[in-house]
Amino acid sequence: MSGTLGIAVIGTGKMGADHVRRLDRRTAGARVAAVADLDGDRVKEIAAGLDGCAAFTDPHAALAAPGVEAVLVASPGPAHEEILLAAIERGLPVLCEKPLTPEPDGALRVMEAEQRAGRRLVQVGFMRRHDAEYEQLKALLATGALGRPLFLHCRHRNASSPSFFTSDMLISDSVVHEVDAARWLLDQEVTAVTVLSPAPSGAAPEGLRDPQLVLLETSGGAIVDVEIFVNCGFGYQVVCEAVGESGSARIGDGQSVLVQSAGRWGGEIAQDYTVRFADAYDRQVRRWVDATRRGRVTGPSAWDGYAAAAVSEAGLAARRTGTRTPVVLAPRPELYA
Ligand code: ISE
Repeated sequence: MSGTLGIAVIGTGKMGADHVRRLDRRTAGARVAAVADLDGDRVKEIAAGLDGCAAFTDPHAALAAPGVEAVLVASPGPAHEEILLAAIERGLPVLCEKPLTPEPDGALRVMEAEQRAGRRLVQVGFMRRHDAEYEQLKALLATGALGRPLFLHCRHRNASSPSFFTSDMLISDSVVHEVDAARWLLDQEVTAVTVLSPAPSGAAPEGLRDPQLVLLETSGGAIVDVEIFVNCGFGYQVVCEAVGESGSARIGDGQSVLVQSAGRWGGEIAQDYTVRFADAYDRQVRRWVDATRRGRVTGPSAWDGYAAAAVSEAGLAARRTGTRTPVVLAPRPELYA
């Protein structure tokens, strides 16, 4: 492909607007050709700031707009399936924010559509795979220097949760990142999930089970524990310590500038994911644009999105029933081998 890749951005909420800025200002070889959002005023305002960008309230109209050659989906998870199926039908490559679909059934339908199309078109926005520290940890584990991995100890904290956040979303929208990171870092599937929750934090909105402790068992015999705490109050923290038979490694301590003043020492804590993972998002989008222009799909696939959704489903059942719940995975289709 020559020239710039014309992209339709579907959903211009917090993440969609961030991606529009990234495509417009920090991504060579790409341009935002169309934007769609249910909020007509917002989408018009965003399009007005971009050269040659059309605004729509109907996402299907955005896919059909002149100059659209690829799609970035950043609408809420439950809206993903419909637009993914439409994009696949049109043969358009897609970068879809996580979760691919909140439930595994929807992800299976996306995989079926790709198989009918005879090729992969969808990449899932698991941006941690593009974070420099995660990449280093993955490379270190691959050398075998830490021995066989025994544990991943993960902490995932948000300063506060949005008003629409539910107890299920702590698993399906937040821990889904650790699920993907664990599958990718260890190169293993998650086989069972157990969820424990303490009495909710007083800072959590009424009725929200926050925090939760999610335990994942993997096919290679490792255990992953994830503290998810989305109203921790003090900032955004994502920490992962891998413990192997002969060593451990930890990422996410966020070593910022060390300030010593007035008898104290300290540094800053990022306040949200658009800051902590800004470089990872940039790299993810740049790599997706480059690969798409070469006619390739290189990032996490619909299979990865499906596997993560299957683990979320088991996690939700585990929390409701208070029991260890096995993960049910369909056979992996040839296309994703
Ligand atoms: C949000 O959607 C994200 O993807 C963030 O990375 C995560 O920390 C947050 O909990 C999610 O709601």
